[in-house]
Amino acid sequence: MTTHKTICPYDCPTTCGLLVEAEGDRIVKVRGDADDPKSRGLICRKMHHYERSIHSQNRILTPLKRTGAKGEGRFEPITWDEAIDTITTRWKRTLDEVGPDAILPFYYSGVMSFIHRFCGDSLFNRMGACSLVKTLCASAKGAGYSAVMGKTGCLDPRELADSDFYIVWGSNMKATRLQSMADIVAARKSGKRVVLIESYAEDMASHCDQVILIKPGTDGALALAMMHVLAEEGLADTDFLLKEAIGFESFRETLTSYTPEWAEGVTGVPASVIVELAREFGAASAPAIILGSGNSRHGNGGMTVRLITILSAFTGAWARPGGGLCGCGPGGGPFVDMARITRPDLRTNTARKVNINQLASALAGEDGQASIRCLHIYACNPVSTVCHQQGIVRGLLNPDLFTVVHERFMTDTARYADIILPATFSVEQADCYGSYGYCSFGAARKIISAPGECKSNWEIFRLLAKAMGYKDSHFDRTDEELLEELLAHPEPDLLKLPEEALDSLRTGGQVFTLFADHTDWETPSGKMMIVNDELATPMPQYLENHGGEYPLRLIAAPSSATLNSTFLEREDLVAGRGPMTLVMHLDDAASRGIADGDSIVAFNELGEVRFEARVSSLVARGAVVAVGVFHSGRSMNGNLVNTLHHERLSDIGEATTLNDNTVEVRKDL
Ligand SMILES: Nc1nc2c(c(=O)[nH]1)N[C@H]1C(S)=C(S)[C@@H](COP(=O)(O)OP(=O)(O)OC[C@H]3O[C@@H](n4cnc5c(=O)[nH]c(N)nc54)[C@H](O)[C@@H]3O)O[C@H]1N2
Ligand SMILES: Nc1nc2c(c(=O)[nH]1)N[C@H]1C(S)=C(S)[C@@H](COP(=O)(O)OP(=O)(O)OC[C@H]3O[C@@H](n4cnc5c(=O)[nH]c(N)nc54)[C@H](O)[C@@H]3O)O[C@H]1N2
Ligand code: SF4
Ligand SMILES: [Mo]
Repeated sequence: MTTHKTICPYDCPTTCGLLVEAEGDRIVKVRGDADDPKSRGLICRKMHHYERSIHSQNRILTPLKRTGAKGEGRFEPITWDEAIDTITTRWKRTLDEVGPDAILPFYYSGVMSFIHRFCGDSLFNRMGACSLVKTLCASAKGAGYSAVMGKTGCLDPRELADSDFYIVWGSNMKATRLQSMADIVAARKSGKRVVLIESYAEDMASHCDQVILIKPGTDGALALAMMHVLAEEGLADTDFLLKEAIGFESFRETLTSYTPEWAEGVTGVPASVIVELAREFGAASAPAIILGSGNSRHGNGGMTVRLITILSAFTGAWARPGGGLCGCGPGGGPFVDMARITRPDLRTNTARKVNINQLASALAGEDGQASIRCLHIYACNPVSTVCHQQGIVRGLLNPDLFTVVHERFMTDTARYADIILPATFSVEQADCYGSYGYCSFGAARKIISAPGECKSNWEIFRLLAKAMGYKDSHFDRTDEELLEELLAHPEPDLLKLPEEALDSLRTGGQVFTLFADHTDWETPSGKMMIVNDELATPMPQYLENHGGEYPLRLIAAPSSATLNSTFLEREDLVAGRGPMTLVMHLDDAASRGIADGDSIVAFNELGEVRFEARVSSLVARGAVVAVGVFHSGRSMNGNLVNTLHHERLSDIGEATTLNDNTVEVRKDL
């Protein structure tokens, strides 16, 4: 038995350190690494039995070729030679007949590493294929935050111990920030208050002193009204804002119209609650807002985050330890030179850009461009996770489309493939990882051999490049060699670290940079930007979200049992979730004659999805919530919740607006 350090590869802010015990090519035990200062040995239940995913009976172990109709799910094993030859023959024909704009590489966050996540870019740059705009998650949040703060690092969760008042704003921390829950629990034990602002509070309510339920997509109005009260009552730190920010005075003038009474009408939060919250926030010395990403996935999502970011600095909290905003990028990096992986220099044309959220339109040829003829999907499950599910499925059924899916399991997307290629797990490859929630970076080595004929993303792209006739030496290197090259050419944040820290990366491990200096504003002017003239809307203000004609606002919330569609292969995790449920408020259920456990149909102009109703008082009136992503096999009519999601983008950041759709719900008779 051997024990190895490795890193959780999934799309989660913590990149927990793991200790993995292996017997030959079998992983027998996985536990948290107590030496990792972020997770302190605490890992989530999903990764406790990582080995059950790695050695699952359901893993795809050979390349497969479709034998039935598209989407029917019938395949037969083929050799790697046949798979690579079939794919590259098709690519060459498409390049000749249509051109590189008809080839779309499609990936997102199945593996969050630097090499195996981004390595396909080098091949597709070389080919001149489409370039995917990867904004499926929190790009509106990033754009809203940086519109105010530029590259200034926000709070690392480890700094929350110094805060004296907490607002958990639209984050199910129990599911998505498990490691920071201990800080919240400790804070409350020591008498500090925690307030939750959520549209759906079932998981978090018992961990907070107060729950404020808000109509989805209206958080910007709440932030504005809080700033109205802070300004009116002399609780804004005027000296700080005049000195450190651009545009405070003109913004303050606009606040007069954003009264708590106005905000009550928009948000559904009583004016008295808004006033009280603003006073409490203003009285705290180092209040921290822990911001989730849910409220950024709206048509007004970038503006919402801009307003919450300004609020976080409105009392001068950023200048005091523990005060400010957590959850928007704590800084750290660059650690390695990504261009050594993605190789933009290999591209000789101007890429056609396709937004990841608009796959259905791209497949249908609706964006005024040629329709996509070859789709190459890896580390992503768009049928389950991207908006407009029925449009995507229609596109995948097109007989003229050639689809390759590189996967570990028969996902809802893989079923529509013409060729499936068997993929690897993190412990079967070498890579490096940057955390998006903490100031850290780590490297992980291969621990076991891949089973069957599974190959890593990079091994496959190398084979494809060779078969395409690309002679660039880049495609000769293994992942180990690429990792060595990255570590041999460190970027600024690695260079700051002592030699011993860098050595620990060579053997697999993580390194930590200092927390950001939160008042060293990394913006062009060296000041915070309350007013930002670079934007189409320089003055922060209330924007409506996209909305729609149906009465209920539909949002998605993360499930603690799964991570987007990852872990759906694990019966031990998904069985406990039961059927696909839609959570709705008692009053909204009663007015429709719906009781807990009823079969219901949620519908809008895009389609219908069947759910089981769960009736709750911990969801905002007028909101309905689909918790977690499901396999279509668990859906009562085969449709998943993303059937009800439009492809519309956010105000800034070109991001998903997954939480900004309206529906009506009826009892399924
Ligand atoms: N267990 C588990 N862990 C995960 C994930 C998972 O699916 N499961 N997902 C991973 C990924 S990809 C990411 S991006 C991260 C973060 O994942 P996110 O999905 O961003 O989750 P949270 O940050 O917890 O924020 C989502 C919360 O926003 C709320 N919400 C939605 N709309 C609104 C609104 O308009 N206003 C307010 N106030 N609240 C709203 C939802 O009710 C939900 O509780 O977590 C990662 N970790
Ligand atoms: N309804 C609903 N939709 C959502 C969300 C939601 O909460 N609800 N969350 C949204 C968010 S925040 C995000 S970030 C996206 C994420 O959406 P996706 O990017 O689709 O991520 P996952 O659903 O985790 O699926 C990733 C797939 O990658 C595969 N995979 C893992 N590692 C590798 C590898 O090394 N190589 C290859 N080839 N494949 C690999 C896994 O087996 C898995 O099937 O979903 C979004 N969509
Ligand atoms: S999924 Fe998140 S909480 Fe779980 S082990 Fe991975 S990084 Fe840690
Ligand atoms: Mo995400």
